[in-house]
This record gives sequence, structure tokens and C-alpha cells, in this order.
Amino acid sequence: MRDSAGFTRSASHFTDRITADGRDGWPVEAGRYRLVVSRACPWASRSLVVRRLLGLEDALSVAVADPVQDERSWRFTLDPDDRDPVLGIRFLSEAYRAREDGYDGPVSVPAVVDVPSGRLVTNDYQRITLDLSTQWRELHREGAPDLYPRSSREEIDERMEGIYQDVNNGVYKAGFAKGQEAYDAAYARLFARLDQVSDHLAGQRYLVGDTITEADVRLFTTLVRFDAVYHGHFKCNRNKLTEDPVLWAYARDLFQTPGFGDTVDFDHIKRHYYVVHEDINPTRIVPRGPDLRGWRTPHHREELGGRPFGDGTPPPPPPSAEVVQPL
Ligand SMILES: N[C@@H](CCC(=O)N[C@@H](CS)C(=O)NCC(=O)O)C(=O)O
Repeated sequence: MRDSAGFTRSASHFTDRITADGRDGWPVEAGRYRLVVSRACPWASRSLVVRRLLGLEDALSVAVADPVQDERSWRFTLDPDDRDPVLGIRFLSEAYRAREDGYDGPVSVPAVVDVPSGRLVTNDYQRITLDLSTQWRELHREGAPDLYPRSSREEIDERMEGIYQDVNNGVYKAGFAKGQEAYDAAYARLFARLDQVSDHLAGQRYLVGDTITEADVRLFTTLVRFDAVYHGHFKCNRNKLTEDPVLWAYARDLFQTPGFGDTVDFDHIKRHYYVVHEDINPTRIVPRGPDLRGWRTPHHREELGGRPFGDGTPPPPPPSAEVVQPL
């Protein structure tokens, strides 16, 4: 984009879509794309959960970045030779630069990269999961749930918007607030929304209808980080998740549902936030707590009824290469 001074400002969002009809030049194709994530990142974790629920592991391979970025951002230091074995690159920024010559803007995950050309296709985290649900249908596993059913999209969108503003992004607004007033406002909105969501979930198992939808995936990825990171590091400390019986049971229910908890790596989560955000944690000390064993305890949410996968079935266990150290 050109501004009045005439220099070219790099786009920080790449919003091409991978679609069934290939309208942006990127048709859905098994094996063609690589999803680059950090297991620490809530936005990237959405795509990991959705990919698991839909059974897209074979069709869309995944690269997991080191949870701790350096000054060159996300890097593949968990892989042999510090290089992603499929893309052959050491830093995610290389895929951004393959897409846009000289790119020096933000490098974020999730990112989907075209394997043959090595070029970034999209880092549009709000869109990626919805397209996995609606555009990649042909490659879904048998029994995959419909996470974004047409008949309830309006309600799903509305719930997701409130949760995005006040919860998903709300914790960041509190954590990175530069002054008391901004922090107080974010804190108030966060807990007001969580109270509202908690009331709603007291009487029904999932956010919309009686099955898991994209809205649940998006709420889950924030809740699962709450006590480990947001409560302390981001000062979201009116109460812990474990102190809200409804939300805690809801989060455990999802955690124990195949496709959710098996994507979660608390070690990556904690190290990313506490080590990378030096401005709010200058010692970079990673706290030992909290005790995470409660995630595996019974939640009793089945008593509310609900059909987690609708007419579908739960996904099988993750491929062995993707198994995360269990709690
Ligand atoms: N803020 C990103 C959404 C995804 C995001 O924030 N990802 C974080 C990790 S949780 C990221 O990659 N940030 C860039 C960095 O930390 O270098 C965007 O607006 O595109």
C-alpha cells in the first residue's frame, strides 16, 4: 500500500484463501500445503484442534515452531538441523519473504505455506479454521463433525465476536495494557463476558446448539491457557478458571474430547509467554505451577446431554509424530 510519502508499506496480513474452487489461485489439494503453528499460540491452536476434529492430518501436514522466538521470530529449532524438513527453511520469515520480496513486517502463526513454491499463502487466523471446515470438506475424514453449520452461523458468529473481543483478545488487552485505566477496562470486560458465558453454559453443554462448533474451539484455546498463563502473567486474576465450576467443567469436558487436549502442550505454552514477553516478565522465570492434573478429572457434563460430534464420530488418536507429552 502506498502512503502519501510514497513508500511501500508491507502488508502484515496475507488473506488469500485456499478454496474448493481455487478462486485465489490456491485450490484445496491433499499434501500441497503446510500448516505452520506454535503450540503455544492460541490462534494457531484453533487450527490444530479443527484439523484434528476434521481428520485433515494427512491432507495438511503441520510444522511446529519452537515456542520461544528469537529476534528473527518463529524458528524451526525443534527439528533436525534446525530446519523444517518439508519446507527446508530455518525461519518462518523465509516463507513470508518468498511470498513478498523484502518483507519485513510481522511474522505470525498460524501460517499456511504452499509446499511446492515455499510461499506463504495465508496468515489469516480468523479465516483459516472456517475454510478448513467449509472448503476442505472433500478431504474430511468420515464422521467429521460440522463445526460451522449453515443453519446456526449467525449465532456462532455472534458468540465468537463477543468472546473474541472480551476473552480471546481481552486477556491480551489486559496483559499488555500500558496503563491502569486500559487494564481495568479490559479486566472488567473479560470477567463480565466470562460470567455471561458461564451462565449460558450452566444449562447447556456447548455454546451453540447441542454439538461442538467453531465457537467452542475458540473459547477453549483461551480457557486452557487461563490458569497457566493469563491469571498471573496477564494479571487476569479475579479468579482462576478452576474457581468457576461451570467453565472449569466445560473446559475439562473439551480437553478430554479427542482432538482438543491432545493438541495442548503446556510446556510450550508456559515457556512462550513467560520467556518471550520480557517487558512484562523481565526475569523470564517460568513458574512451576499450576498443578495441571485436574484437567483429567471427571467433569460430569454428559449429564447435560448434547451430542459432541452430532451425527459424526470422535477422531482417532493423533499420528504418532504429533503426540504431545501427556499430562
Ligand atoms: N496477531 C496475529 C494473529 C496471530 C498471532 O498473534 N500470533 C502470534 C503468536 S500467539 C504471533 O505469531 N505473533 C508474532 C510474533 O510473536 O512474532 C495477526 O494479527 O495476524
